[in-house]
Amino acid sequence: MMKTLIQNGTVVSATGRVPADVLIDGEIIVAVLAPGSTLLGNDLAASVDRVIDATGRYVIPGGVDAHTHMQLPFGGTAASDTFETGTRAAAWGGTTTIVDFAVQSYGQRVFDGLAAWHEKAAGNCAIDYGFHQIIGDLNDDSLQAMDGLLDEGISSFKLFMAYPGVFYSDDAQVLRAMQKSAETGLMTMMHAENGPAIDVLVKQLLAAGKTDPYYHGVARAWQLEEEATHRAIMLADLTGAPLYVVHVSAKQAVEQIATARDHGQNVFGETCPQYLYLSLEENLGAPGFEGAKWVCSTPLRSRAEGHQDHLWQSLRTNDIQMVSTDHCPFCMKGQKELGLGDFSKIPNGIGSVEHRLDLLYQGVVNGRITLERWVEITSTTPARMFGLYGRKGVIQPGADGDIVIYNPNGHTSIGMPVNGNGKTHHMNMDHSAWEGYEIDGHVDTVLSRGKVVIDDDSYLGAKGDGRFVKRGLSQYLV
Ligand code: DUC
Ligand code: ZN
Ligand code: ZN
Ligand code: ZN
Repeated sequence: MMKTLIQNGTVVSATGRVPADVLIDGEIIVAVLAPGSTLLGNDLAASVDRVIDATGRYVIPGGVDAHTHMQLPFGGTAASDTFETGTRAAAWGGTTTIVDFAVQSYGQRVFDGLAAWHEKAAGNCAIDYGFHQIIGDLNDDSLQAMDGLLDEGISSFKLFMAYPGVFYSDDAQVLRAMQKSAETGLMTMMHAENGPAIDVLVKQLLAAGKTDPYYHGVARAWQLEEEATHRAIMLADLTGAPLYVVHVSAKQAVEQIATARDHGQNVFGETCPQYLYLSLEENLGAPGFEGAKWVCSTPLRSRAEGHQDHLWQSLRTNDIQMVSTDHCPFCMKGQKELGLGDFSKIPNGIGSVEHRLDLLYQGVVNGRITLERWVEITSTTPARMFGLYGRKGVIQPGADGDIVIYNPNGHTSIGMPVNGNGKTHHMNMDHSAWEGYEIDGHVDTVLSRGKVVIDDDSYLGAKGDGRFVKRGLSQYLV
């Protein structure tokens, strides 16, 4: 088996940074050593197959993106990244594990939805992947099926308080699912927006001729995120269910989560790069139909109201625990365009799976979070939250050889769209939500289970390198 030594770098973990060498045997990390260590008297560098010099660079556990939607059917179309293109783009950006959402559609049985998702992903992924299960039709049969999820390596399910008629669960369904969550330990993941109220506002705005992308953000008011978040927290408190609120964008929703945590509840919050950097005014309100690029749900929030600053602060203080992308890309042509003249028909989603580590690293450069917190919120916490820690999320003996060598003296111009010189991102999109963003750092090398998949701006991996990973229960629950 191939032995790899990563030498002379600074190993950064959630708890500190230390100069160290990392030895990988085959797919597994076998030692983290003081620089220049010998092993039983042998010069290490001479006894391995490959030495990677990480001088001047950070050696971090590969990113874990716990919220992606490859090939998600939505609004009469489907997310434009396949498991093949999306996981390859993830690797480019230093993410070595994704947890995607298998979908049970309305009228479908849970395990049929899951089987269909395995079929989409199997043999196509560049990096390891797991699944959460969307429960899109909560009935007696679904509740019974949920008893079998953990054996399938799926320790979390997602409900939607939004999108009536599509994935939606009403309060009665939410309550029953949360009882199951409390009983089994499966994490309840919640899309917390008041869907029925949003739909009223959408109809009224459209009837008043307010059809531009901007009004997507107006209809999905922060009050409706705060309210749904609060309702989910109360139902979780009543039932004893662990609750993870996905894609938090409103500062008022953050406060609901922070209060629940202060009260000792097992409530956790996730935000996404778009809510930290982008805004209702500058992006969703861009001229003409441009704003469609930034239509996602929850929506981008007003910068004047201070949501972005508050989210950065909540990441620093652990009111919010981690950052995923909610990667759900759609092209402008033929997809986002479906909503020309009617914002409610714009497929919801932004593509960011390639940029999460870079965008959050810029938060380190800008003094928003520490280097250690960067590793924690992009890798270690996601791994612990969703039952992957030990194999993923950490550089230690026994862990998978998922490692990123990150260059703080490098530079990344991210998110330029397709142009005459080709793409400068690798997601299957005809534009970027991140055009013009400049990062004071660079993903130099990425190893996935000991194999170098990205090096020196080249992709060296292959379709099918990535395997399905079975997850255990969240490691945050006592
Ligand atoms: N939000 C999105 O932006 N896209 C897919 C589903 C969701 O909840
Ligand atoms: Zn959602
Ligand atoms: Zn999502
Ligand atoms: Zn590069």
